[in-house]
Amino acid sequence: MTSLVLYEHPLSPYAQKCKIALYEKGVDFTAKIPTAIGTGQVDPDFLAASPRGEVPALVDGDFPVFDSTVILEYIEDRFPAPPLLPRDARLRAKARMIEDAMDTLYEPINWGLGELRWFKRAEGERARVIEARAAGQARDFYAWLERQLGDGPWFCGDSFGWADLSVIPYINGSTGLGIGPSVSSKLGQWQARANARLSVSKTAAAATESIQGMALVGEAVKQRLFKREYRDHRLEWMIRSGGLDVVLEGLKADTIRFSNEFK
Ligand SMILES: N[C@@H](CCC(=O)N[C@@H](CS)C(=O)NCC(=O)O)C(=O)O
Repeated sequence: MTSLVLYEHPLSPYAQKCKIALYEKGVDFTAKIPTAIGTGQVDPDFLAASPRGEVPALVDGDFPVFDSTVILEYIEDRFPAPPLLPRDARLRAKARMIEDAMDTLYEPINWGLGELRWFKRAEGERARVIEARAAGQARDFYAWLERQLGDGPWFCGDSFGWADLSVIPYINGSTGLGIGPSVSSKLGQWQARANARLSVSKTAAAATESIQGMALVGEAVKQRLFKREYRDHRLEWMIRSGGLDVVLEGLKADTIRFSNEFK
């Protein structure tokens, strides 16, 4: 008997990876959205499981696991059937490389567009410059992803697995933001195949539903109720994609935070 709690947010691609894996394996879990996520002042129970104050975090009984990659590894070890990582050493490495590229290089493209459109970090010409960079970066990434797909139905063999579940949250996110791949492209066709799986469609439907709530967050940033985490690849992306002013203004207004002090 397991008692699994997944701290998540439906829009977090990192959390979506873990939900898809749990659904694929038919493992029961309780999903919880931490109180005040995104404000920089999350609840203590959640912080105990995730000292970085980030979703996802998985709590298996009394054992907490944070970071989506570590959580995926844990899910695979703890619930081996059906396997999501291929057997072959090269394909395993390929799946992990694709996951890493999506998590660290692709993710900030969608995240940055969210900072502009939902959190209203820039408007007018300033926003257009950053948006154009994001759209171009996504297009280039799609060419790389299509090379990874080759002629196969899935990224690493004949069945849906680790690499696919690590890519689909991001590509669906980009489609929602209007910069997704064309439906007739190789990647667009893969996207349709992935979205036909129940594990993915349930996860994507929850994300779409939670977008409604984002209409109000721009105002919340102005009132300093949100303190968004700009760290690692996100901070770098905003600066290298034309948003140095966004970072400086957010720091001045105290609506941006970096990593938590680790306690
Ligand atoms: N490397 C981490 C990244 C997790 C992450 O960045 N989560 C974001 C949501 S997508 C978060 O919880 N941010 C906290 C905040 O904005 O306060 C992982 O793979 O789990």
